[in-house]
Amino acid sequence: MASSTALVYDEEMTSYKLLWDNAECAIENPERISISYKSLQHYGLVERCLQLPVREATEEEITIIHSPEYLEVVKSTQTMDVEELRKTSEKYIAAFFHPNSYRCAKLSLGGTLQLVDAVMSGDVRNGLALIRPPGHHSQPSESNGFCVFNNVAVAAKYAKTKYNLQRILIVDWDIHHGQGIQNIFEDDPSVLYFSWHRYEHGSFWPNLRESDYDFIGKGKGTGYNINLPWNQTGMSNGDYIAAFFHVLLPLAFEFNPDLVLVSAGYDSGIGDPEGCMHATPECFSHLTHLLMHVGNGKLCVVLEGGYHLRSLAESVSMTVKTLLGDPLPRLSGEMAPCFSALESIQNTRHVHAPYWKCMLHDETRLIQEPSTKGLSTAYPSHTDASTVDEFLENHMKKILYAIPLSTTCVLSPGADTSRLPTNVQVEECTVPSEQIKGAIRVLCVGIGDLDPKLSSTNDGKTFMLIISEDKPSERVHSDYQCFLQWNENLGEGSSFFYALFRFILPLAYSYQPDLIIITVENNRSIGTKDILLLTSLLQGLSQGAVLSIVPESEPELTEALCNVLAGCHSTMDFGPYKPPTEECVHDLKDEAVSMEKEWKLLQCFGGLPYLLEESLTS
Ligand code: Q9C
Ligand code: ZN
Repeated sequence: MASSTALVYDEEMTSYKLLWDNAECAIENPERISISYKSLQHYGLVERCLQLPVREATEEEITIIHSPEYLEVVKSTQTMDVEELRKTSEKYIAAFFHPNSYRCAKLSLGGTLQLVDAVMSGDVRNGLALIRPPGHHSQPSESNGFCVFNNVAVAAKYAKTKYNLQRILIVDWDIHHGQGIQNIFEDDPSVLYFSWHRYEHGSFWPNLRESDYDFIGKGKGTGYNINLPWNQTGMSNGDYIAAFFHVLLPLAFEFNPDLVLVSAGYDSGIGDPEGCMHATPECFSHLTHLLMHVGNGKLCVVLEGGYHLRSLAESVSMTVKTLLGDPLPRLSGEMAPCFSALESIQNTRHVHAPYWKCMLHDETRLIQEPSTKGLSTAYPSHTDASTVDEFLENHMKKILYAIPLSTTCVLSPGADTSRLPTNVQVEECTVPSEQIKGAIRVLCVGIGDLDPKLSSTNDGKTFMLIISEDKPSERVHSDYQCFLQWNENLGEGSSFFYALFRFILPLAYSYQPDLIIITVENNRSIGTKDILLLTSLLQGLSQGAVLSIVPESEPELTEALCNVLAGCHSTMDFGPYKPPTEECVHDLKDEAVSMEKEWKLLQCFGGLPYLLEESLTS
């Protein structure tokens, strides 16, 4: 394996542009990809990737999805004059053609297929295609929303046939609904499509009723189309990460795809004139990192939208940096979903509960009258693009600045050091200097029977999470300790993913540790793969500063953990998975509800909107 990450880019895809005045279409310009590529060069990421050449998609490949008649229309635009181009463009919604559009659309799709081949053949683990035109709005016989051919939809069908895949997950984090992809796969249970999108109760483009949460697929595909509509602008890192933990990731693990394709639009990022959302570039590091754990790590990230050039370029760079395995910057901002996001998450979960075993015991209510209904959600006076440039300039310096640390880790007074080896060295961990000066927050995860007295500190500097077979009989209540009863019958699949995504990660992201210590006891109740998955995901926090303490009697676990900690996973296969039992779901919910006031990413169990509604109606 020459390099673990592929990058697809060709300057030729900058050779088409809008030839007449049209404010709506002007934002899809050639600089989008050329500036993003420059940013990748600036961060030294290009040479670390396997650079894959693009190729033209063949007619046979294009017609996997598209009609021969539409192909002829697109082909015919090559020789049109401006007036004819304009006329043809007007047949479609938010579309424009240039004499080079056909050539670039073939390169864009061909480049996507090159990426799929590189990942599926095992040449690389993952990769990103920096391409235009985008694809997710395009229909079998229609251009739409700047899209000519539906790159990701064709890629999914191509991969399914060529590599005989059973299940493909498409994650559409673009801020627009990929209605093209939804239409193509709405009755297909082999393709799970997830899309979040700015919706505002239908008032945002493409203004489709079927973009709402209650469109869940048709026929055999019922339950395999997941829409998470945002009814307000200004969604931030906390909203996006909550959506991943409480909606996408549990379903993705239950689905267990053979390949993950991302319709990666960065118009969901800060500063974008279309999305008007607030997610900062490192949010895409975290979304990427989480998806790297699904589908054996086979992950193809394919560009869709993204119209604020600096924001797009930084977010693309953070995505590639993460695909390469670099430590993640801390996720900034308030780690709490906003009320409107909670409502959207609850409704999407509610309508999918009958179709997914891990949601079966949810018992959440549908929110019929969301708090945002009828409200105008005007974005607080359009943030000026150059203000965002300035913000990003500063922000990137702040989040990427980290110094290497080659000393012993500091443990809190409460921790039982007798259990630690006497020469604890964490020579390779990096901790930002400001955090060294300030208080260090340590998240201790104890796996097995640990003495609850260990967690007696309540100064906020240590959080103790114990995962064991039994709960202790006597228990001191504290916001900084928690016991999770989780007992896996080793060998027949694990439901630990549910506890991880719905409880442990929301808690850990809310707490924001600087250092994570994972202690494994002899009598652990979860499996080796569970511990590896937990460790790998927790590395996304604390900038990778994770210390594991494993008993000598577990050489296999030790070796596997070393691989995970060093970022060289021989395999990303953490399955097979099984759904959690009803009892586990209820226990977890009780635990979450008791802690959600302090640790707000836990809020998505349906308690908060539920209570509010009750108080309003009584
Ligand atoms: N003010 C992609 O991001 N215009 N296409 C909507 C709403 C069309 C976006 C107008 C936006 C198309 C790939
Ligand atoms: Zn978009």
